[in-house]
Amino acid sequence: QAIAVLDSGVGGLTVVREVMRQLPREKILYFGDTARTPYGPRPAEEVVRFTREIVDYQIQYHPKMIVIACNTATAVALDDIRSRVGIPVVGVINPGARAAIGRTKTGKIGVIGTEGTIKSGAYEQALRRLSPHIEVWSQSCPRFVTLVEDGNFRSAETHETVRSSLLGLRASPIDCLILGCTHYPFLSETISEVMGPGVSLISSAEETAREISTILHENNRLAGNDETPIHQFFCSGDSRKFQQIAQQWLGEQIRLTPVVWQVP
Ligand code: DGN
Repeated sequence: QAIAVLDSGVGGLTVVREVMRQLPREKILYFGDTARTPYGPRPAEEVVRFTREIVDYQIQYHPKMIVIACNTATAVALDDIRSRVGIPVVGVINPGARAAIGRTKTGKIGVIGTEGTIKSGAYEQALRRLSPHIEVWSQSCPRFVTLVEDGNFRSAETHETVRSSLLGLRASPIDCLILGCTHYPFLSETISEVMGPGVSLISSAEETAREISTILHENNRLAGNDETPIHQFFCSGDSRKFQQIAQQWLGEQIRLTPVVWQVP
């Protein structure tokens, strides 16, 4: 049985790469809703509906776990999905918050994400639950997801967009910055150049993969040593672009099935 991973597009591949590294025997069933990306500016109810539709699609393949590898969807739909399916559901916000608390020395943490994620306040809540006196600086970066979906990782336009979006955070006293959108690790070299060496970047991918491993271990559901997984990828939009970005990021050929949504 596979681990089902979903995102609005290619962002969740940052989590997939880490799952492949930590759990090379696990089979992955990935869904990127590239026809309806970005989710960031959409109303919460719409993101919940889209997430349900993807999960309903993935459930047909009888996965053993669902990973919502999208912060925007985790922020608004995690509890809803947990109440609807009878298998473990993992989001990316708690793992990201845990990683940041483990890394910060000053207790001053920055968070960047989509408008939806930042507006939800989900990171502040998760961080304060773990460490009540933490100070948080948040900034939405609405243009980053489109740059990533276009495969535009290292251009002058990307550098300028990142620089101008992060001016406020550069002037803040943070010592680590949570990449609170799974698309952002694609831009981490540029973000790191802009923020400078004093700020460490936190991606939730590593910690999320660790949580997946722990849950599978506790439920005695880790894949056996003799299994060689054949991963399956689905995307609802431009499949050539998705395939190109996925293969570049994962460093291997992927098996991709285009999905035509019956829904608007
Ligand atoms: N990867 C999604 C996230 O982590 O929030 C991006 C959502 C979007 O489509 N804007």
